[in-house]
Amino acid sequence: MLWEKQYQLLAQVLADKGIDIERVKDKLKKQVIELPSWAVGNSGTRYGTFREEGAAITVWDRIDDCAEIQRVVGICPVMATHVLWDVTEDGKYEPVREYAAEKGLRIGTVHPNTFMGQQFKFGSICNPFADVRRSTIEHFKDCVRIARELGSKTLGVWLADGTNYPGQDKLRERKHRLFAGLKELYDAMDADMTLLLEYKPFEPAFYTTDVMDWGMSYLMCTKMGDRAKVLVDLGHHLLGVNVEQIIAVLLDEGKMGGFHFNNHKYADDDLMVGSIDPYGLFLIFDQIIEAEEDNVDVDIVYMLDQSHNIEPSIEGIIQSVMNVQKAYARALLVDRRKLQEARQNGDVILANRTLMEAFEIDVNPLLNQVRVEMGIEPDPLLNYRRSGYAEKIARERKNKGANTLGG
Ligand code: PSV
Ligand code: MN
Ligand code: MN
Repeated sequence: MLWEKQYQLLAQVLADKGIDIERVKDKLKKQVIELPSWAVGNSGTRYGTFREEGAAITVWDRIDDCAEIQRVVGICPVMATHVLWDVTEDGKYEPVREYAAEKGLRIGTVHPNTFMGQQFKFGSICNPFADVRRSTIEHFKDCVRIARELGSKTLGVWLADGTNYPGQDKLRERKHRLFAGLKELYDAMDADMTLLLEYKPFEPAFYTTDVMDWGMSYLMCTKMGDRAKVLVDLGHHLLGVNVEQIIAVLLDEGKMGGFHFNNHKYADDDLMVGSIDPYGLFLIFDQIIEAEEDNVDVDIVYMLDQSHNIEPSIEGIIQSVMNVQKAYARALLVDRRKLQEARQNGDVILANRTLMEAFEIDVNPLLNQVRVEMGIEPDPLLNYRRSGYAEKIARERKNKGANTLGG
C-alpha cells in the first residue's frame, strides 16, 4: 500500500528531527472523544428539519449508532448524554447504562436540560421567579442522581438564560441568582464529580446572556471550587475571537475542563469540526500539547456537539472524529526544539514556519498505521460505508416516526 511506504518515510523524517513516533502513536491511541447521543437523531434548524431515513429514534438506536461509530474509529468508547432524551420510556437510566455497556460504551458527560420547558421563558436559575429557580435546582440535583445511575462523573451545564430587552431584568441580580443556583448543584455533586460550565455569547437570548463568555464561566467556576471548570464550545464565540489564547489562559489557570467540538463560520453553526477552520483546531491542540510538555496538569473532556442538518449524521460524526485526530496528530508533530530555538533568537518567521510545517504534514499514513495497530481498518469512513449499517438502519427505522432533537 502506498500509505505504508509514506508512513515509513514519515517515521524516518521524524526520527531525524528527534521526534519519537512510538510516543506519538501511543498518544493518538489514548485519545478519547465523547460522542454526543443527540447528534445521531434527526436535527435541523429553527426553520425545519430534514429527515434521515436511518436517523436514531430511541435511546437504544442512539447507543447502537454510537457503538457503530466506535467500531470504526476506535477512540470514542464514551457517549455524552442529555438527561431528558437519553432515558427509557418509563424514566429509567440504569437500563441505558447497561445497554451501553453491552455495546462497549460507557456514559460520559451528563447534560441537564434547562431550556426546553415552558417554565424557562425568562430563564432557569437566573429566572426572576423563585419557583422556577427552585424547580431548576431540583432538576440539577436529580441530574446528580442520574449521573450516579449512569456511572458518569461529569456534569456539563449550558444555560439558555438571558434577557431579550434592555430593562427586562436587573443584571447584577441575575448574576447573584446564577451563582446561587450553580453553587447548589456544585455542593450536591459527589466528591469525585466535575462540573463543566459552558458559555455562549447569545442565542436563544439576544440582549444579554448570563454566562456569556469564558470570563463569566471562569468567574463562576473559581467561586464554586476546584471541581468546577470551563467548557469551551468552539461555536460559542463571536467572530475573530482567538480561541487558542483562551485555551492557553484556562490551561494555565487549571480551569480548562472540556470541549464541545464543532466548527462555525458565522455563529453557533454546529458544523463538522475541522470543516471550516482546520488550522484553528490545530492551534488549539498545539496549546494543549505545549502545556503538557511544560508539565501543566491537563485533564480535559473532549466531546463533539454538532448538528448534522444535511449530511448523514453517522458519516458526519466519523469525519469529525478523524478531523480532530488529524489536528491532534499534527500538533504532536511540531518540532518543539526548533520552535524554542526560533523563539529564543527572536526569529518570528522561523517560529511561525515551524508550526506551519507541522500543520502541512500529511498525517493520514500515521493515523492509518495507528488504526491498524489498534486492530481496526485504516479508513473508518470506507469501513462504515462498506459495512451495510446505513442501509440496515434505514430499513429498520424507516417510517417508525421522526425524532427531532436540538443541536
Ligand atoms: C447550546 O448551543 C449547546 O451548545 C449546548 O451544549 C447544548 O447542550 C447543546 O447545544 C445541545 O442543544
Ligand atoms: Mn455545546
Ligand atoms: Mn451550541
